[in-house]
Amino acid sequence: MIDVYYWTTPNGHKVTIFLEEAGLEYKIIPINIGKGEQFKAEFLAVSPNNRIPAIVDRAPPDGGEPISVFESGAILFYLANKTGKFISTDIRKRVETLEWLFWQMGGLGPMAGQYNHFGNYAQEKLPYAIDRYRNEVNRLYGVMNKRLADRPFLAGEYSIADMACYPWVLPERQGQNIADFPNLKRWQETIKARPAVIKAYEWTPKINPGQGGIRTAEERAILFGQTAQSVTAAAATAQQ
Ligand SMILES: N[C@@H](CCC(=O)N[C@@H](CS)C(=O)NCC(=O)O)C(=O)O
Repeated sequence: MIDVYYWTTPNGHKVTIFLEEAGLEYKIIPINIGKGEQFKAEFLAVSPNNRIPAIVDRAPPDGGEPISVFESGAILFYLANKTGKFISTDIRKRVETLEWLFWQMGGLGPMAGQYNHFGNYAQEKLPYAIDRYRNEVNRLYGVMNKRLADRPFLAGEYSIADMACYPWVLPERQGQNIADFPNLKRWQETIKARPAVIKAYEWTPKINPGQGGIRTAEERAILFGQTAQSVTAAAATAQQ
């Protein structure tokens, strides 16, 4: 049984996609990031960066104490190693999967995240920031589209690299026209239709039925006003 500290966001979906694809048993522990639950002591003990997702594997492959993992890329890699699924043991194929997994973690995720912030959430609309991140997401879509021109998935076969990227391709929310990227569109449609992916996204209405709305002032303060002090303050509150 794997505990999944989860919220209904792209990084959360990566983990439920893997678990559904691999048929592993798991328990969802919702962390409502709009309410500040990412600052609770029990969660910070597992995820010191106060971000979802994180997991605790109570039956790790070495038979020892439970293993906790934070950072979605590390979680996908851990689970792929645990199960021997969705990453090849062949070194050449394996490295391709890792390249595209890290590409998502260092590029697509952060750039699309910043676009989401400046384009969708920020109350002050800053054209320079919006253009900068929209263009960067556009470039990254182009990179994926080219890569997918002569193979069905990013590393050839369906892998953790696709599971990392798929939840982050949200053209309507990212100022992009998917019709400009036909290979990416085909890839997106193929993954969207997978039964495990459909099941993974079924958590959203169950856990967060009101999702999609504009963030309240309180949520904005929790999510967008964080400094080092936020974690220190959370730790101090937990000790009281
Ligand atoms: N690099 C991290 C990013 C995780 C991340 O940004 N998670 C967001 C939700 S998608 C979060 O927990 N936000 C809470 C906050 O900003 O306080 C990962 O891939 O796990």
